[in-house]
Amino acid sequence: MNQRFETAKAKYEAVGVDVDKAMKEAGRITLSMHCWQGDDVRGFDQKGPLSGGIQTTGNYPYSARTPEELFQDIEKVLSYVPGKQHKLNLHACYAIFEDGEWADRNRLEPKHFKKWVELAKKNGLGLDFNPTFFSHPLAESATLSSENEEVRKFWIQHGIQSLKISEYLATETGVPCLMNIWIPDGFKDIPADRKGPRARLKDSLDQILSTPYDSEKVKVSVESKVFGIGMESMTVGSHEFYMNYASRNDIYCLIDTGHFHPTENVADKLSSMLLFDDKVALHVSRPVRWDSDHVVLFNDDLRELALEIVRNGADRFFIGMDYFDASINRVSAWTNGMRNMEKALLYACLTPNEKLKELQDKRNFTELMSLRERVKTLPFGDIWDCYCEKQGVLKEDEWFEDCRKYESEVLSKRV
Ligand code: RNT
Ligand code: ZN
Repeated sequence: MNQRFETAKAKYEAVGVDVDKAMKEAGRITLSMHCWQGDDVRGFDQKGPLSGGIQTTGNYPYSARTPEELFQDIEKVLSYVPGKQHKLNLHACYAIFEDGEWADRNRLEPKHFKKWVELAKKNGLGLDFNPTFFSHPLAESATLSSENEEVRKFWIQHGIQSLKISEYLATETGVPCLMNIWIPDGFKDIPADRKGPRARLKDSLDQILSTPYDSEKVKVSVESKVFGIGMESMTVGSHEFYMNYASRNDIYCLIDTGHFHPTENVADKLSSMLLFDDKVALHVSRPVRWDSDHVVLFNDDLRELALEIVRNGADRFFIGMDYFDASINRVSAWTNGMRNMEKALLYACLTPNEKLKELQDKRNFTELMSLRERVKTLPFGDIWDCYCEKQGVLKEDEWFEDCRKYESEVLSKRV
């Protein structure tokens, strides 16, 4: 290993990359791991199907059914992920009720997330939060944009309760909590009134955010989308809507990499946004023809995204993961996505970004192309293995065997 690492390091140094510095830089980047890959976005507060125009497909067995099982899987996944300062991203539907108690979404309280706080403290994690505006009888037609005032009120109250919960999570962990708002509202067929629903969404957000909360502890973001299943003709919370709403209300815009037209380059959006805001929030996903939430792979799109993160300064991003696959072992799906994000970030830190920029500024596109292509064949895998070792996690050819063992010794006993 050492020999391989030294040889690889020399090759990177030959193109002007400081490998030790790159590994340190990558190791400081925080990822927010979504809690919903482990149980197909089901949560614990209701038994109905997943709704809101998103879908988890596949029937692989051994999905986590209880908070205990989900916690166990989360700890397993985290044991495979390099980096020491990650966060866990919760959804309101993951409230944990004790002693036969149950509370509807408009009555959720900080105490329903106490167990999550304990898990976070035990593992040195920060916590992020998402109100859940789907998988609920009152979310069948619309939520914050609803024409039914009773329904709209219910969801506004859910947003307000979520702010309180987010503040509690930040206070307990000592780490600011990102509270992200995504709603599924939209229309299957051509709407006759586009302005009405959007005006109601705007008013609902105004009402939620006029509730006093500590903006040092809670950072609020809004997530747009191009379309959802069953809502192909119009999405109320569009990109234009939220970009404007966020900038006028001093909150953050969240860019989900699956929420744009497949030919759009999501990485290209970030630098523009950062010229007008101090941070951008991300949901890293992998769309296949639509917002399918496939497991994040170490592919060109992800590398380009990571390069933009590193070049603009990783501290200017909230990096959240968002994928859910029920067709393969969920612990391995979760792990692959997380490790791939880590890989892409390390890869970006190992890129001679200054040199490439210099070549662009000199308009020396001949050398720029050649250097970029040369970097692609550098022995990245040897550095990645060493990085994993330094971070105390299993290497690329080790973790999957351990994961297989976890399936036979733990997961398969769940039936
Ligand atoms: C849906 C959004 C949203 C969800 C999660 C579960 O299209 O991406 O972020 O995936 O909140
Ligand atoms: Zn998302």
